[in-house]
Amino acid sequence: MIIVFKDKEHFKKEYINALDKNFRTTVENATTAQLYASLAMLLNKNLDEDYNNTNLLIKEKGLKKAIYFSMEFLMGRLITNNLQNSGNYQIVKEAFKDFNIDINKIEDVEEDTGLGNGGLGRLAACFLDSAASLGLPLYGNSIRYTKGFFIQEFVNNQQIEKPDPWLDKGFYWEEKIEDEAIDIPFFGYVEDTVLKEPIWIKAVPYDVKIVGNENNVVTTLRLWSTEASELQEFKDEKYYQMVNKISDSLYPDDSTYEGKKIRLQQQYLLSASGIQAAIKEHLSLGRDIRELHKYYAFQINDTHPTLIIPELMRGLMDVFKLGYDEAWEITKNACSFTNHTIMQEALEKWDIKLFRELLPRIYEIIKEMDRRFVLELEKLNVHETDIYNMKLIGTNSLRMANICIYGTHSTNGVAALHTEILKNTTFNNFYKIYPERFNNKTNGITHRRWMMHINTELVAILDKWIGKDWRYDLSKIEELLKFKEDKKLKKEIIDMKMAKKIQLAKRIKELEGIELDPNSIFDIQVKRLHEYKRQLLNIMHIIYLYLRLKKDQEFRANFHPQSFIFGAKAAPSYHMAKSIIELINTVSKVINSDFEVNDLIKVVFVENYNVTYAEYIMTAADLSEQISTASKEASGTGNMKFMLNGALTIGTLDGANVEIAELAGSENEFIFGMTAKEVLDMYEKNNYKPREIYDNDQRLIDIFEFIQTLNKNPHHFDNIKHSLLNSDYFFVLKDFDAYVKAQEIANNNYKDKDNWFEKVIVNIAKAGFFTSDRTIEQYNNDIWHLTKIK
Ligand code: 26Q
Repeated sequence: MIIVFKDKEHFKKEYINALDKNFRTTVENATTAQLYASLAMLLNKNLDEDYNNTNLLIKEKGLKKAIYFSMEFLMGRLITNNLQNSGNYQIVKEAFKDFNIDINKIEDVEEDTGLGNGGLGRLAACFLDSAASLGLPLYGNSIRYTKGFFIQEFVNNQQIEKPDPWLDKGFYWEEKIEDEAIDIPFFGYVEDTVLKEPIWIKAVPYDVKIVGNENNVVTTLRLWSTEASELQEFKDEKYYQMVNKISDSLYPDDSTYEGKKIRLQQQYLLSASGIQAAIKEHLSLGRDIRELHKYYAFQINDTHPTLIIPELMRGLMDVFKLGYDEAWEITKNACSFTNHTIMQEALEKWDIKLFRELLPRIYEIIKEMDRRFVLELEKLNVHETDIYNMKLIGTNSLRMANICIYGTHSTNGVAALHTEILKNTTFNNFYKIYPERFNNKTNGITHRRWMMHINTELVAILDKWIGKDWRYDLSKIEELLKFKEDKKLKKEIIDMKMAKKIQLAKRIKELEGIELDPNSIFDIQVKRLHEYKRQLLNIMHIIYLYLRLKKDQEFRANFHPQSFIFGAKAAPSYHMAKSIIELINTVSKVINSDFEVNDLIKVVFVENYNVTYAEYIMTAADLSEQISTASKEASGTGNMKFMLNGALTIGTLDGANVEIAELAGSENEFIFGMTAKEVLDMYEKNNYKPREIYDNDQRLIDIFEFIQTLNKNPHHFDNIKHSLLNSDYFFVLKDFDAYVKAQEIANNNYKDKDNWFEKVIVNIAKAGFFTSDRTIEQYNNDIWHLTKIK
C-alpha cells in the first residue's frame, strides 16, 4: 500500500514546509486556494516515486501497454481520488482536523477537469482508475483543451453557455514533457507518397498521473496541447490562430458545420501524436517495428480517433517501408474499436473535400484501403448494395465506423442489447462477414469514486455486514443478499439513504435556493439532454401529476410526496433540447410556488450538472430515471451509479437497464414501455400515428393546454407539441400511459418502506457486476492481453 506520508506528523511537517516554500505563508494565514494548491503540489510530487517505479517495471519486464485513445476524459476532481487511492486520505484529513480545517472545504477549491461531454468521457475516466487499480499498464491519450465542457447558467429559464477556462485557476496534477513533443503536418500536397509543403503544428504532451488503488501503480493520462512548430518557417497571424484553435475547446455533442475542420484537426492531432509516441518508445527500447502489435494495443473510443488506423499504416509503409499487407496485419492486430451509439445521425462521416485538403496523404491511404476492401468483398460475392453500404468512402464522405470495423480485429458494443443491435441491425453487413470481430463489453463504473469515496455511510454498513473483501472484488457485495430481510440492516440502509438525501437537499438549497423535503421520494434524471433520453416524458408526467393533485382529492390523499430532480446540459445548437430545458425550468417555478401542491411535489433543475455535482446526486436517489426510447441508449452508466447506491430504476428495457433488471429481478425495478424490438419494428413499418394517441387521451390534451399558459405567448412551446404530434420519433406519446402507470406503482410502493428497502438491498447486492474493474478485466482478457504489473 502506498502511503506517501509515513504518518500524520510527517505529513504536517512536509505540508507546513510546502506552504512556506510555495507561498511564504502558514496554515493560519493561508487562503483556502493556497492550502489547496500546496496540498495538490505536495501530493503530486510525492507520487513521483511510484510513477517512476511503474515505468521502470514496465520497461524491465517488457510489458505490453494499452493506449486508450479518446477525445474525452471527464475526470472531475482529482484531489479526493488521488488522496484516497494513494492511501493518504485519512492521514491528511486528521492532520487538517488538527489544523482546524475541514478537508472538504479544501477539496471544494479544485475545479472539475471537464474534458468530456458525458457518458463516453466519464467511461474513459473510470477505465483509467480501474486499469491502474488492477495493475494493468493502460494509458490514456487525449487533448489538453484549454476550455473544458461549457459551464451552464440559466437566465430566464433558458440555458446560457459560459466558457470553462479550467486551467486558469491552476492545475497542479500535470507535467509538461517538452522532450516528447511531436510535429504534426496538415494540408500540403502529395508527390509520390511524400507530403510536400505542409503546415506544421507542434503537439506537446502533458502527463497527468493516474493513481491505482493502494497498489503503488501510477500510470498516466497524456494530454496533447498545441504550439508553434520549429519546422514551420512561415508563421503569420493566421498560423498562430490555427495553433491555438486546435487545442482550444472541446466540441459539444452536436453537429453544426461550424468548426468541423478544427474538430478534424483535433482528431488527427490526437491520433498521430499518440501513434508516433508509441512507435518512438517502441524503437527506443530496441524492438523491431514488426513487433509493434505485441507491445501495444490501441483502443479507439468511438470513431473520433479512427485516424490512428491510416496513420499507423502511413508510418509502417512510408517511414518504415513495410509492404501494404504486412502493415495491414500489424495495424489490424494492434487496433480495436468500441462503438457507443446506434443513432444513424451520430455515425461520424467526413466530407471528402475537407478531408483531402487537410490530410492529403491520409486520404490516399484510406482510398487504397477502400479499393482493396471492395476487391475482398467482391471475391466473397457480397451483394453490390451491401458493398456500397460497407465501403469506407461513400459518394461524398468518409465513413469512420466502416473504417474502424474493417481496420481492427475487434468491434465491441457497450451493453448486451446494444451489441445485439449492432450485430443484427446497424452493422449486420459487417457482422455477416466478420462475426468473430464482434463482442460485447458491458460498461461499468469505478466503485471507488462512485461509492467508496462518496458514500462512506454505505461503506460502513457493508464493512460491518460482509467484511471488507468487496472493496477489492465488488462481486462479493452479493453477500449482502442473505440479510435482505434483516430489520437491522434495513434500518441502517434507510438511515444511510436519509443522510444522503439530507446532504443533497442542503447542497440544492445552497446552490439552487430550493428547499426539498428529505422524506419525499427523490426521483432523479441526470444525463445529457437528448430527445431520445426523454426528459420530455418525465416533465409531461410531472405536469399531469400537478393537474391531477390539484383536482383529485382521493388521489391527493394517497400520494406520497415526490421531489423531481433534473440535471442536464444541452448542446448549444440543439434547439429542441434547449426548449425542453426551458419548459422544465418554467414548470418548476409554477409548481414550486403553488401552495396547493408544493408540499407534495417539487421540481428542481440543478444548474451546471457535472461530475462533482453527480457525486452528491448519485447517492441520494430513491428512483433512478432511465427512460430512453428502447434501442437508443447504448448502455447508460448513471443507471449503474444509482443502483449501486441504493436507488430503484424506473426505466425502459434499454441499454444496460436490461442487465440491471435481469440481475436484480424486474420485480425489483419499475420497468415499462415499448421494447427495442417493438421500436425497431415500428420504424420499419412506418405506421406510428402519434396524433391519434394525442386525440384520444384527455391527459395529453390537458398537459399541452397547461403548457400554453406558461408563457405570455401561448405558442412559445409549440415546437415541442408540433414535433410530438407530427412525428414523435422517440415515442413519447406512445409510452406515456405506461410511464404514468409505472410511476403510480412506484409511488404506492414507497409507502411500504419495508418492501421498498428490501428491493434497495437486492439492487445494491446485485450491482457488483457493474464495477468497471470487471469491464476492464474483460477488455483485457478478450482484446488487449496485458500482463499485470504486479
Ligand atoms: C461528434 C461529432 C462532432 C462533435 C462531437 C461529437 C460527439 C461527441 C460526444 C459524439 C458523441 C459523443 C458522446 C457520446 C456518448 O457519450 N455516448 C454514450 O456513451 C456511454 C458510454 O458508453 C453510454 O453509456 C451511453 O449510452 C452513450 O450515449
